[in-house]
Formats: sequence, C-alpha cells, structure tokens
Amino acid sequence: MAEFEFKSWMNDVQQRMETCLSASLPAETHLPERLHDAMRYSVLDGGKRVRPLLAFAAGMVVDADPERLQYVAAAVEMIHAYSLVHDDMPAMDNDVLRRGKPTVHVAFGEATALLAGDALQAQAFDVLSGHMLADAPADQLKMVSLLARASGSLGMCGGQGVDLYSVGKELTLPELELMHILKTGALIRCAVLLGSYCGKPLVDDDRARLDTYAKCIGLAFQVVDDILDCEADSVTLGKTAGKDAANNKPTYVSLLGLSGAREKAADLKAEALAALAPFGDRAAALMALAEFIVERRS
Ligand code: GRG
Repeated sequence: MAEFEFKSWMNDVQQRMETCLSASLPAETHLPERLHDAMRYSVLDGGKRVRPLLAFAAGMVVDADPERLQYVAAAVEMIHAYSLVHDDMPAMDNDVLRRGKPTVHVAFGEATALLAGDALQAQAFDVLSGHMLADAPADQLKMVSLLARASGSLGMCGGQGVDLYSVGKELTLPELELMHILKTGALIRCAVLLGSYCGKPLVDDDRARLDTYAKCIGLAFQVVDDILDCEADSVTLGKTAGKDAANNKPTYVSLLGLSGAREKAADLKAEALAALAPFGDRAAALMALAEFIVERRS
C-alpha cells in the first residue's frame, strides 16, 4: 500500500474545518452578539475534530470533492458541539471544563448555553441542506434524514436518555453497549455515511462495509474514552478526568477491567480494519483513523 501521510492529512482537514466552521457560523458582531459569541466559543478552536476527519476519510473512498465534505463535516461537528454544551450543563453532567476551557454555561450562563446548543443544532441542518452535497437530490435528502436520525431520540439523544435514566442502576455489558451505540456511536457512524454520499455511487455491499467500520470504530472510541477517563489527567484530556469512577458509573473499565477494556478496543479495531480490506488504498485515511482513535491519549 502507498505511504499515507496521516499527520499532514489530519492537519490539513483540521485547518480547513476551522475556516469552514468559522464561515458557517454567524459572526459574533451579529445580533444577538452574546448568543453568537457562545456558539462560536462552543465550536471553534478546540477538539480533535474526529467526526469531520471520519467524514473526509470516508469521502476518500468515493473520491468526493472536499468542498462538499467540509459542509457535511461542519454539520456533524455542530451537532457534536451542541451535545457537549448541553451535556456539560448542571441538569446533565454538570461539568466546568471542556476542551481546556470553562464550559459554555460557566462562561455565558445557563440560558445562553441552552440557546447556543439549540441554535447550533438548527445551524447544522441549515449547513447540510444549504449546499449541493450529493449528485442526486434524493441522496441529499437521505443525508438530512441520516443526521436527524443520528441526533434524535433514536440516536444520540436517545443514548443520553438511557444514560440519564440508568443512574444508580447496574448495567450489563449489552445494556452499556446499546447506550454507547446510541449516545456516541450514532453520530460517528453518521459522519462516515454522510461522507460516503458525497462522491461516486457505492454499491450496497460497500456501503455496508463502511457502516461496519463505523459501528466498530464508534464503539472503540467510547471504550478508549472510558480507559482515558481513569488513566489520564484533566489537563491532558481538557475535561474533568476520573468522573466515571467518582460518579459510580458503569463503564467498559468497571465491567471488563483495564486489560479487558484494552482488549475490547483492539478487537473492535481489528474488526473495523477487516471491513475495509476490499477498498485498498482508498481506505488509507479510514485505516489510519482507526489507529488514531484507539491509540489516542486524550
Ligand atoms: C446532551 C443531547 C445530548 C447528548 C449528549 C455525546 C454526548 C451526548 C455527551 C458527551 C459526553 C461524553 C463525554 C461522552 C463520551 C464520548 C464523547 C462524545 C467524548 C467527547 O468527544 P471527543 O473526544 O471531543 O471527540 P472533542 O472535544 O475532541 O471534540
């Protein structure tokens, strides 16, 4: 396989995303300034941009135009940012640190944080529907529907609901898995699928292969998140570390132990990579991202 320069590819995508996200958000000078300031604070200058990277990497499989991919990626990242803003609020996780900065409700107040999250969600759909992102209009409609599903009560919000309603309960491994498949996995899976609609048509089998990759990598992301929560410090993570154990929350580490959780992440990575085999070099970025997600330290 030809050498793939992952680091420089990642830097290029991250820089491109910063520009696109900034241009896709209302200016902080636009009325109401405080709300727009909070939206930009939530989204810009922070985060690993894993979901945009996944959308771009999936786009490489279908030779998609980066102009299209950036808007797909921006829409997904805005949904992600809104979920973090709301998750950090006192009614949910009640956290004060995110991406190395005070959380949005700490910096702007609860009412503005609530509005900023709501407005980011609307902005995501404006971006996804406001540019021509697929050759066939039916595909673009499908993309809007995929993002809505992944974000709503059958996806991320549903997973967050399961999480909230499980406080104080013991979860089995399949229950924990279902919660994460919805809460974190749905949006990650959506990022890959949306990227795959931006380029040349894919046969159903190939789309299913990408979907298998995305499901495995979404779950692996969460397993690693659980490992980092108990192994890394808050400065490295840019968010409060050790919260799962402090809150007596069921995690992959609490259910499988540290080495069991590491093994689980490695198995999921192997399954994700196996699904990509038929794509050859076109999947180089997806392969490198699987490595990055499982081996990350923050
Ligand atoms: C409030 C509707 C609603 C949903 C919240 C995703 C989520 C659902 C809450 C986030 C809580 C959390 C810390 C989940 C663990 C996995 C996760 C999504 C971590 C944060 O994502 P990263 O690591 O963050 O991609 P960056 O900052 O790099 O973008």
